[in-house]
Amino acid sequence: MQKRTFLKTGVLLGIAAASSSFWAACKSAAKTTAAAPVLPPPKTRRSNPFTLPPLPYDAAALEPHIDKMTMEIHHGKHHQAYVNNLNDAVKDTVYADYELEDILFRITTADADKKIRNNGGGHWNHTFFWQSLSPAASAGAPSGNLATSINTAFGSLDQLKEQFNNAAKGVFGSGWAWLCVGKDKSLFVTTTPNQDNPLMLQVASKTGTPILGLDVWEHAYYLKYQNKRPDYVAAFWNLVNWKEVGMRYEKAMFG
Ligand code: MN3
Repeated sequence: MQKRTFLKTGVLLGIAAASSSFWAACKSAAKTTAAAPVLPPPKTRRSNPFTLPPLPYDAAALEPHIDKMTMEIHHGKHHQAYVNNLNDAVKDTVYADYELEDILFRITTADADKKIRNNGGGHWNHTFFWQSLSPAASAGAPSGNLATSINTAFGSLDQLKEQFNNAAKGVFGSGWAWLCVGKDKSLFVTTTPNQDNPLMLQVASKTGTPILGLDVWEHAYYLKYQNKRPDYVAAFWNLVNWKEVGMRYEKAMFG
């Protein structure tokens, strides 16, 4: 074999070897796709355990629509339990030092992820919920870009409320109703079971960026409303913190 031919053959063999190992790697990656996180590991990491954020208002501030004892138990017992269980669940897992949203983006429906999914969702959803509410006197109304977008997507605020109420009432058992900004930047209403939410890219049936959420677990309303979930859902609209919802909308739209 002449030297030039040898070199040429060597280069070609090298390319063939490299590309065959490339395809082997693709094939093995494809095989494990179901269980692997959909996104690469995040660059920023969390250094402290998750903690219960204080309520942004007094526990009695949402009366008469949501009573003080419900707020105290819901925040101090239920939300605290999600935080404690989440800290326990992420220990010694790939998610141990991930920020909460980075966990939710990557969590899967696998049994091994269940405790993190339930408690991570529980912590995120409740933190988001407290901030979604404000005392009735300062609740306000949708304005600016958000108001325009509500009219575009639903026809009117009343029609949004009707669709949202029907969704909330239709959740079988425990779950959440959401108003979200979709990938196409339009608003939509959806629901999730248990503590799932629309940020869970590999879990939720419809994903997006939530800007308003309502907890329809019985623990959120049973002391005052018992089995009358529709009354609780109707009362919720007196408490929506539209200023906060508007800021979330701007962030989801324009970053
Ligand atoms: Mn709850």
